[in-house]
Amino acid sequence: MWQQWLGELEQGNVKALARSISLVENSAEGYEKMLEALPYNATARVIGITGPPGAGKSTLVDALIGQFIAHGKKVAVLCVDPSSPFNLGAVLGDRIRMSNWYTHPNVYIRSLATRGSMGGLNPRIIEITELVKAAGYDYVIVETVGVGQSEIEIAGLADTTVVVMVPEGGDEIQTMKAGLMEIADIFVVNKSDRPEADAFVKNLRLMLAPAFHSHREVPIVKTIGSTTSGIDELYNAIEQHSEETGHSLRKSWLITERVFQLVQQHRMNNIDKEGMFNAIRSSLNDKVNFNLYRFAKNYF
Ligand SMILES: Nc1nc2c(ncn2[C@@H]2O[C@H](COP(=O)(O)OP(=O)(O)OP(=O)(O)O)[C@@H](O)[C@H]2O)c(=O)[nH]1
Ligand SMILES: [Mg+2]
Repeated sequence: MWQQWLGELEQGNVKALARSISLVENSAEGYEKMLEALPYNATARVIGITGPPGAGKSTLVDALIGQFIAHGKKVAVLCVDPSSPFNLGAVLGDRIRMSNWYTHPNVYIRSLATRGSMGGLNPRIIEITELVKAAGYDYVIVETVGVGQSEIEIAGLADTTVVVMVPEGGDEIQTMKAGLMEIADIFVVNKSDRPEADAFVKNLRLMLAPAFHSHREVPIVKTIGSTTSGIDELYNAIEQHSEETGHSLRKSWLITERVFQLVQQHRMNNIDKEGMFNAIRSSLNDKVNFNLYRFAKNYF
């Protein structure tokens, strides 16, 4: 079955892509064989869009899709639903707002659940991204809410990471999560229709200054998502980052990071957490001398 889907997927058939994503999400029969058979797409770029809840990420993605297709590109969007780590199905609700493009032939939009990966991305996001690339999309945009683990994961997944923020009072920026600062290839200050936007950008520049010694200067783009103001600049910043990093060492490091995560996942696969819990419970009930390290060593 997957062989046929793969053929169709490579022709850009979205139904085959949708089925293949479900196959991989559910670890259904044949999914590993299919992943092993995927062709390499050297030119597709993964753009991570992250930032606090409600910062305007989806609004910006919607506007960006318009830019990409105006430049003749095919673009796919994967929205990772952040709502709850215990939520086992993607809740479309909010994400449906991007529906402007749902029927455009060069656009593919899919919501993914987090499926219990604590505050993180969908556990199969790396593999799903590879499927989408194989379907011939030039850009794969992954939207995630920047909370906890997910920002580190998105930095490993994306060729270009865009961090979206909104202008807040001076103190807020000081307390902004260091995690978000570190992963940004591009900063977006959205909702810059707010009066405090210029002061916020200035503060952000000052904060970033000490980091300049070893890295490239991180561009800061001011946008108003709802009016698409600044979207040209954002598009250009993404294109420029792609050109700068496309053939660099960074690319190999990124792929190393993805492989590392896959290996980690597979090694952890055999570990039955419930079994572990039961074993710990009975150890504690028996009032034995419980040694944490010795216990853990059984699983090494
Ligand atoms: N004033 C103003 N409102 C905006 C702007 N961009 C987006 N919004 C509004 O902000 C709200 C949140 O926008 P979304 O695009 O859903 O934000 P998000 O970051 O995707 O939200 P989550 O996915 O829930 O984290 C919506 O009501 C938008 O209309 C902007 O530039 N200015
Ligand atoms: Mg959103």
